Amino acid sequence: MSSEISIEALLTRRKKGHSLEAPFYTSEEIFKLDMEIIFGRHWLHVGVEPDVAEPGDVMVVDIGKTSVIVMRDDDMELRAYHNVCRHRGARIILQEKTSVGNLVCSYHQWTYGQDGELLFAEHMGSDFDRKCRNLKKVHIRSVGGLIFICLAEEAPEDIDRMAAAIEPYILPHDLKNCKVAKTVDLIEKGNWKLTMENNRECYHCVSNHPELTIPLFEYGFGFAPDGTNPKRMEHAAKYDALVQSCHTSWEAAGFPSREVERLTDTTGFRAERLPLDGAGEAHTKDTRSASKKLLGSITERKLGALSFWTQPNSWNHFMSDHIVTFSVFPLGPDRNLLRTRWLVHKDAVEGVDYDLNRLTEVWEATNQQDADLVEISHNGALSPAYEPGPYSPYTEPLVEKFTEWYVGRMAEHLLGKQAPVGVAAE
Ligand code: 3BY
Ligand code: FES
Ligand code: FE
Repeated sequence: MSSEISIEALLTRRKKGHSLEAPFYTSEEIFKLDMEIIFGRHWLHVGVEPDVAEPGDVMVVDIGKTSVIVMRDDDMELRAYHNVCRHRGARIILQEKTSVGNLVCSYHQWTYGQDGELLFAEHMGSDFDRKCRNLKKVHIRSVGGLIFICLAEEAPEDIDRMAAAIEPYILPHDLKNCKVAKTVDLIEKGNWKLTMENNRECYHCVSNHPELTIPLFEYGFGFAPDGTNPKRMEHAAKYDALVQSCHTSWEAAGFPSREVERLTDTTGFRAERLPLDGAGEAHTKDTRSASKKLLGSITERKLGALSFWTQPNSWNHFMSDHIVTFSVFPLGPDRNLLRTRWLVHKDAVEGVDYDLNRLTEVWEATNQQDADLVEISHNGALSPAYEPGPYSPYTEPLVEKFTEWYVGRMAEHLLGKQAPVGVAAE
């Protein structure tokens, strides 16, 4: 960040309805604050319950320099601990996924139970108080089978509100009885906020996503009709009528579908079930289901896709036959990791009920296309010629909601609760 201008000043003068000033995407200093404030104090989407399906299953999640052990204990409860030994600090679990009885540090064999209690530490003498050396806990919460963690001492309480609003949408897809068919990690060469901004609009979809736009209608994802263009108004009205009639029949069949939007809450989120084009079944190249076995007790293939977006780092698509989840993990101001998981019914057999390539090909292609877009926007933001540009009020209102949330969360922590942030664009 140029030394003359503080982040406080940048937050205060943020022009509403516009992309952020360059240092928000490029500065090391702001990246550190992002990790401390956004990723250190909010609920983060890190995985799904089927990642740790069995007792003793462990998954390690790295959030910047913080490594977290997410595990399922023998009572089937989810637990999370800092992956730091209470002896001399070594990482305890070194693999990304494993299965354990107790948690044993390989350095000097300090051994912790599944409840984090230090059970065994040799040669520490009779004065040694084991009780003060238990693993440090991390908040963990499942929302309909999606795993969220929070690194703060006190986690935002409004996750309860999110869970109450969203579980009726998600539960019919029975995520807990799915299996992860594939996980793909993709490194994106751009700031994590550019990845999130890109996800919150489909302005770029028609010209950049030939595969995704087979099942996707142009007007989904918060796309409002452009009031200056009569043709657009006509198309949008037709699409809107389709959405209304789908919502009515899906809701009558027990599938909550109408938009719920709380993107500027501390634990911000949005969900809506939208119809898909063609056969209307799934995000596949022929728009038909990718897996023969439908999820939960679903019998209707043509359920469109329920999308669930969370601040700061996820989006998820639930269809009748499979689920795709996306978590973003920042790695540096100019790099982030996008982790995508495809889930199918736990009894679905690869090669019989589903073909892995058919299941994943649309989003594998789309993710790479998005990664390329993130890279070109990051490179643009590095240029001295870059200045914040206007978001479209028709196609990018959800991008503004993301940016507004980010600026608001940063300002609350840096400037105090009531600080006004952002100025109206002239
Ligand atoms: O995955 C999503 O949420 C969609 C598809 C592409 C852009 N985004 C709005
Ligand atoms: Fe873990 Fe010594 S650092 S046992
Ligand atoms: Fe995209």
